[in-house]
Amino acid sequence: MRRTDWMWGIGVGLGLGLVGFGLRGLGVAYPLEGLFAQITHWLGTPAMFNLVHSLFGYGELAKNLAFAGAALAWLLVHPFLWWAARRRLPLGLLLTLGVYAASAFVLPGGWVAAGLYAAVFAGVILAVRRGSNPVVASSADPARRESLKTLGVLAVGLALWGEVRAQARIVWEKIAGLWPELIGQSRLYQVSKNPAFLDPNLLGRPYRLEVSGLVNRPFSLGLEEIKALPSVDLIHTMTCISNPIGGDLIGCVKWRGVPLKTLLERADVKAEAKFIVWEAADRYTESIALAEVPPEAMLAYAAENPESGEFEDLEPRHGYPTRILLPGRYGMKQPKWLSKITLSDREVTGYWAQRGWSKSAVIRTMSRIDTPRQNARLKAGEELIVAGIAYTGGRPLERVEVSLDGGKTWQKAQLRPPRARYAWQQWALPWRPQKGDYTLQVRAVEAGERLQDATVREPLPDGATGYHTLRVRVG
Ligand SMILES: Nc1nc2c(c(=O)[nH]1)N[C@H]1C(S)=C(S)[C@@H](COP(=O)(O)O)O[C@H]1N2
Ligand SMILES: [Mo]
Repeated sequence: MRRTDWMWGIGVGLGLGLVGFGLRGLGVAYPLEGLFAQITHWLGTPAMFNLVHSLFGYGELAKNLAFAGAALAWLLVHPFLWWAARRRLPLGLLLTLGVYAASAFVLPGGWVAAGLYAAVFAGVILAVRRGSNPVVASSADPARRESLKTLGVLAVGLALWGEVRAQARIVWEKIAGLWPELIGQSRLYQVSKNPAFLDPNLLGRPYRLEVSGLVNRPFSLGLEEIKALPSVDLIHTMTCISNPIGGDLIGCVKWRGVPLKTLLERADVKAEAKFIVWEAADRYTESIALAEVPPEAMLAYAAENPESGEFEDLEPRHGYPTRILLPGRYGMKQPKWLSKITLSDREVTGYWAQRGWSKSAVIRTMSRIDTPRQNARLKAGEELIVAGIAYTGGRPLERVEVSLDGGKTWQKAQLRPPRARYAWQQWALPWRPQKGDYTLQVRAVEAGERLQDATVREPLPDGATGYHTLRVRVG
């Protein structure tokens, strides 16, 4: 390889990377994005997922590193493509087309983009060759003409085939009836022990959160003081222990707040303290052993509105001004309208636990079919997408399986990589049914082949189990 191969290669790679980003805004698939999607998908498989996240945590860092890796790979492959195309033009261009296709094929319209990018690459290298060596580049050379023609036909063929394939590809945002990756608090279910008109509404009321008990520095904070502390964002799935199989008392929201550990460090917790006890403005109580608090636990005061991308104060019904988020546990362990945090050496049995519900309230793995709906009437021979969500409470999800025959046989659905550890995940399975009646079922499979619990159980006392099942008629 010559120095000019590096120069031109990096130059073209960078140019296509930048221009491609602009074209992406116009709807042209961006191969770098495809590369990134594949890398993150690969990182999303449980073994890698666990490794990466034990190294980099669950925040944005792992994601950003993956993108940097994709960009680097993209830049470094171009000098080799350039070198190959300079030595043997048709072969080099074919290789280039292959690299672009391999990067972009996961995206809708990816094959078309691959053809387009390869054409630009070919254009640049031909122009450069003509400039530097008019004799070699002479298009009068019949062999060259032939090979370029073949290549052109190949590129067009690839693009057309891609169009056909694209029809079969999953575009998550377009699946009607499927719940989005992130819902806003306006769509999140609401549950409380109080009749709605007795729920606390602390808007415009004086508010102070007290942190005391077995601590060396008890303190209290107003809302503005809480908001002034360093904040973090947390994608976290809220779900109620009373959610029935297939129910909608579940939703994944991006929250903002102060890590619980920030507050505990500030209070300087004494060694005797073993439990945190929460109290709320409606006299709701709960507690959790300090040793069981996940590092992501937070005092939330805002949630993202997915339409605007803006964070908004918690709605009164979701706990304004602050609430606790305790990933991995059901909603009952996450008090709203929080008024007091007490460090204690004794556990307090929470409001619902006093009434027979689980004390630990650890989330049980669930999955739900969002579309089609129960008793839907479908058209024979017409393709539809069976799709829904699954949530494990933070344990790695290996795959989701769908049965179209009432549980006799199972097939693997496509699984969208998780947004974060405590995010629910979308899954989808394209299906072209024949005439008949069908019983659809879904189940999640956790890492280590742990099947979702199939035993049908009522929500009380530990949360429902059993597979979401529905019937559809195809005519
Ligand atoms: N103060 C208070 N917090 C509470 C409750 C309550 O009744 N009072 N209900 C809990 C239950 S059972 C659930 S499922 C979640 C629901 O939170 P959401 O209404 O914001 O979805 O809040 C929890 N926090
Ligand atoms: Mo709940």
